[in-house]
Amino acid sequence: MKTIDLRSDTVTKPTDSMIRAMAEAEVGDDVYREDPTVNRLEEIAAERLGKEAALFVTSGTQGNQVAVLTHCGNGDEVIVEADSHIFYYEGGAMAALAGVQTRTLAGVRGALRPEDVEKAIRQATNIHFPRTKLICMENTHNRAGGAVISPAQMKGVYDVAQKHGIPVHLDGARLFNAAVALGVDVRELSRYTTSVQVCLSKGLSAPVGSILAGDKAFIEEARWWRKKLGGGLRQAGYLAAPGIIALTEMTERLAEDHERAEQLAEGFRRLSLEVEPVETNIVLVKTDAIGQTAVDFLRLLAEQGVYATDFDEYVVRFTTHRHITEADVKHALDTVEALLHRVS
Ligand code: TLP
Repeated sequence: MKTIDLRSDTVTKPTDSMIRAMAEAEVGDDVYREDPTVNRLEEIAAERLGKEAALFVTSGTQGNQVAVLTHCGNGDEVIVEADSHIFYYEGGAMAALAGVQTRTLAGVRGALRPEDVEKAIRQATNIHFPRTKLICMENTHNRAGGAVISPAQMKGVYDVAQKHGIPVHLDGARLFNAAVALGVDVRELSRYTTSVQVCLSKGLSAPVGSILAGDKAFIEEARWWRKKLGGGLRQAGYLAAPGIIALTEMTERLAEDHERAEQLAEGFRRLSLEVEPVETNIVLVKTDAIGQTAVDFLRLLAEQGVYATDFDEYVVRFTTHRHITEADVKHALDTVEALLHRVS
């Protein structure tokens, strides 16, 4: 049976040129900063993101958590969007590792409103209050269905943060998807951040790793935290080599994934399914109108070889990526159509 895996863009496998680059990578001990390939990846990443320095980390989660640990101390407060990955999907790591408490604000399709952020910032004048030490954004926003946060929206939050002297961390796991969808250089988004995490292992197809970028002093301290978390990886150049290709050759093709997502959404709408607006490579479909929970619907789909993810009791997420062709989209839609006839 043909299988079509739309669970996540994390399932992408390295390209042939990535595998060649891994085999040929020049390596050294990165804890001694002697891995030339890691050093090159970090330089390229810093340049692309418009930051002074960058650090290769094992995953998006590690990048986000190292950022929180670097920016905050025990008992500090962090403002996050209520559905953000850093809050929703990282196993409570902010509380467990950095000992911070979170102040969650509901966003508008994932975007924090500057006026809400300003109201939520704790003023140091009241002895009862914790201190607001960090504001986090996410772009694209996963649980908002791959929604793009515009430069203007990011600037609004960043300006408030600047006014109060609070750093801004961006979970940019899919920041290149946002830049491609907006048709802007990624720096138009990363400029409104103090630190930014970008995943190499999602739509960009590298097998492992993320980048954390910021100013030199921040990255020095982040390097210490990464080591403390067991993220000092020695001959990591074998993993950094495909990361270089991810950043230099794989960003523009994300537009194809967005096109496939749009085709998928169009098809779902034709089948009278309720679909959230699609801006990048994520399609959220509601299943309540067809009397199926997400989990039941996914079980039926999986029996036919089509895989997606449950996002809520009645919401299924389909994510397009490099391995999904136009024919796969058609096949997935035919499968859903047949299934709808069965359950109605
Ligand atoms: N997201 C995964 C799952 O964890 C939900 C996915 O399939 O989408 N930030 C954002 C916005 C993410 O979407 C993810 C992964 C991460 C951070 C964490 O990255 P990793 O998986 O590398 O730790």
